Amino acid sequence: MRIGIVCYPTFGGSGVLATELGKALAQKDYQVHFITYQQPVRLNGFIPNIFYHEVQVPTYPLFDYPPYETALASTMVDVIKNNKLDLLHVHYAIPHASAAFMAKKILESEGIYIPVITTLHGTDITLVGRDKMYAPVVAFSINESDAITAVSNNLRDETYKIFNIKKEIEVIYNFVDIKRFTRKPIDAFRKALAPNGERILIHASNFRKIKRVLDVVQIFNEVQKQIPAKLLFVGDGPERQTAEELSRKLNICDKIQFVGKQEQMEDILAIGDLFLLTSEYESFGLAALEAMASGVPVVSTNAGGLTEINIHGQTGFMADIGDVETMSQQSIEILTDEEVLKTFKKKASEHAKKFDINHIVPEYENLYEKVAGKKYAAV
Ligand code: GMT
Repeated sequence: MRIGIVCYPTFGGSGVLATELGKALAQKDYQVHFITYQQPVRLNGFIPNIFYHEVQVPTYPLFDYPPYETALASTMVDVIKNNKLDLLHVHYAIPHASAAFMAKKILESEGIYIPVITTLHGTDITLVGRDKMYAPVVAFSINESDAITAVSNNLRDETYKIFNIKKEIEVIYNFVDIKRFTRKPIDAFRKALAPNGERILIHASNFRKIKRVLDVVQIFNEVQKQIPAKLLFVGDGPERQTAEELSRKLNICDKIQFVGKQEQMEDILAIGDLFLLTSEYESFGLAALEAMASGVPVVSTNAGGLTEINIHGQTGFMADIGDVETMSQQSIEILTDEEVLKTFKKKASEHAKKFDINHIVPEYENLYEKVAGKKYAAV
C-alpha cells in the first residue's frame, strides 16, 4: 500500500509519532511518502520505502502571510497523482485536515479518489483548534475526513465536547518502540552529570506555557533539599529562559542542566530516575510514555490523557495541576528509598509494554485496510 503522511516535522509529539509510524510501516513494506515543509527530525539517513517531499512555499511581495496551506494542498495533489497513493494520513488537524480536503476535492474533479485519515493530537483541538478564527474550518475538515483517530479517550471526548463531530472517532493510543527505549545507561554520561551518584530527574518538552516548566523547577527545588539530585531539562521553547531565571533565583542552577533539543532521547532517559511532567493539558503525553519505556517512573499532573498512561502509585504518581507541594512529596517518596525506586521503575517499564509499537501499529494498518477498501469499492 502507498501512504502519504503529513505532519509537523519538528520535535513535537505529533511529528515524532507520525515519523515513527511511517518508519514502522516502511519496514513492513508499505511505501511511505512524507509531505512536510522540512525533513522530520526523527527521519534521518536513507530508509528504504520512505520518500520525502518538501513543501515549497513561494513568496511574493504582496504576501504578508505566504499561503502555506495552498502550497501544501498543491504538493499533496502532485505527490498523490505521481506516486499513485492509496491514502493520505494527516497528523494534527490544523492546517493539514483542511489542506487534505482541498487536495481530495481537486483530485475528485480529475476522477481520482483519495481517502483521508485525520489523527487528532491535542492542541489542534483543545487549544488552537477551538479558537474561533480556526474552529469552523477545523470542525468541517474533521467531519469531511474518511476516518478520524484520537490518541486517547480523553482527546476523543474533548473533541466531541468542543466540536459538532458527526462521525466516529477511533482511539488509537500513541506507541513507543520498547526495544529502542530499553537501553543500558551510559556510565560516563551518568557520571558526567551526577558524579556523586545523585538522583537524576528529567523533564523534556517544547517549553510552551502549557507545560508549566516553572513547576518543574519548584518541584526540583524541594527534592534537592532532601535528596542529592540533578535535573536535566531537554528541549527548548518560549519558557526556557524564565525557567533558567527561576533556577538562578533559587540558587540551584549548578544542579540543573538545560541541554536543548536532543534526538537520542533513549540514551538520556536511560540514565534517569524520575520524569516530571507538570502540564496543564496533555492529550496523551508521549514524552512520559518514552520515559516509562526506559524504566523511569513519572510524577505528573492528572490532566487530560495522562491518567490513561500513568498509574497512580505504581508507575509514578499524579496530582492536580499546579499542586507543586504534592508533586514534590511524591517525587521524594519515589526517590528516597532504593527498593521503592526499583519497584516503581519495574512497574513503569512493564506498563509501557502495553503501548509497544508492535501492538499499536497493526491498529493503524487495520484502519488503512478498512479505508482503502472503501476506496476500491468506490472506483
Ligand atoms: O505537547 C506538545 O506541545 C506537542 C504536541 C504536538 O502536537 O506535537 O503534542 C501533542 O501530541 C502528542 C502526540 O500525540 C501527545 O503525546 C501530547 O500529549 C500532545 N500535547 C498536548 O496535548 C499538549
